[in-house]
Amino acid sequence: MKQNIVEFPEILDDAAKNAAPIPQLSERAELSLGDAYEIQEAAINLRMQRGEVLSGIKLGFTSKAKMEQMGVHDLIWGRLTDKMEIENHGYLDSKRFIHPRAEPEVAYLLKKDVDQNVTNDNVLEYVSNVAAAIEIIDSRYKNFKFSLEDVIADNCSSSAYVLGDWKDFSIDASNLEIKMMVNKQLVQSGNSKAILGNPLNSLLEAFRLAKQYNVDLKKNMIILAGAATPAVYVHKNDVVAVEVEELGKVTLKVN
Ligand code: OOG
Repeated sequence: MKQNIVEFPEILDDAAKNAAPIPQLSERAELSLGDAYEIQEAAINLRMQRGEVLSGIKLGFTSKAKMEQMGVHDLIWGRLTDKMEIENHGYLDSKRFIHPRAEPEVAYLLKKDVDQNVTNDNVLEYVSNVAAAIEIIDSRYKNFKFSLEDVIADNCSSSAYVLGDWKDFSIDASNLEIKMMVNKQLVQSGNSKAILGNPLNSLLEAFRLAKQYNVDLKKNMIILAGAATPAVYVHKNDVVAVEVEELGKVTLKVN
């Protein structure tokens, strides 16, 4: 890693651990996309050294609504770890987060290790289930403001996720109504087709990116396909619910 960015992974890791926002790293050094993914990997390695295990990957900016909300226009991806998972109907401890936002998502479960034989035509053989999900994003940057390179270095704001009940993968998830409620009020609504035309396309992108960046996708890992709607800030005592037609409901309480 370049000398002038070598301390960035630890700065991001500390910001997440202490729930203390930092200025954008791109203000301190010019970052290329390659630098940004290198910082992301090194910051996740710090979590792994504390015992966290890679549980999958997430894609971001897969819908126009999200790109427009954040002013960034490129697909991004980040790493998920087991410690980020919160059980369905479980609790998010708001003290551990800076300014958490919720997004409605579609998740996929891998049924076998992804190997060299994967192609666009046989990708479905690697996936067993699909579920509704909530992703909690929590940018480590002040005011949730960042450049493309900043957000990639910051693991694409990933901080927590909740999975609904796994459903059979044969359900066609290309055109499902999605609703997000906070305290029973509808706060966002959309359709799964907003996710790259079909969340399955996110899956293809995830496989492609994992290969490109040498990330081993293994049996039982998950892929979060990206939000179909803009994200919404959540606060202490909120109850967040995401409902995806045919996939069911997933909820989270903030305390
Ligand atoms: C970056 C993460 C975006 C999505 O689904 O588009 C994302 C952010 O907005 O902070 O997770």
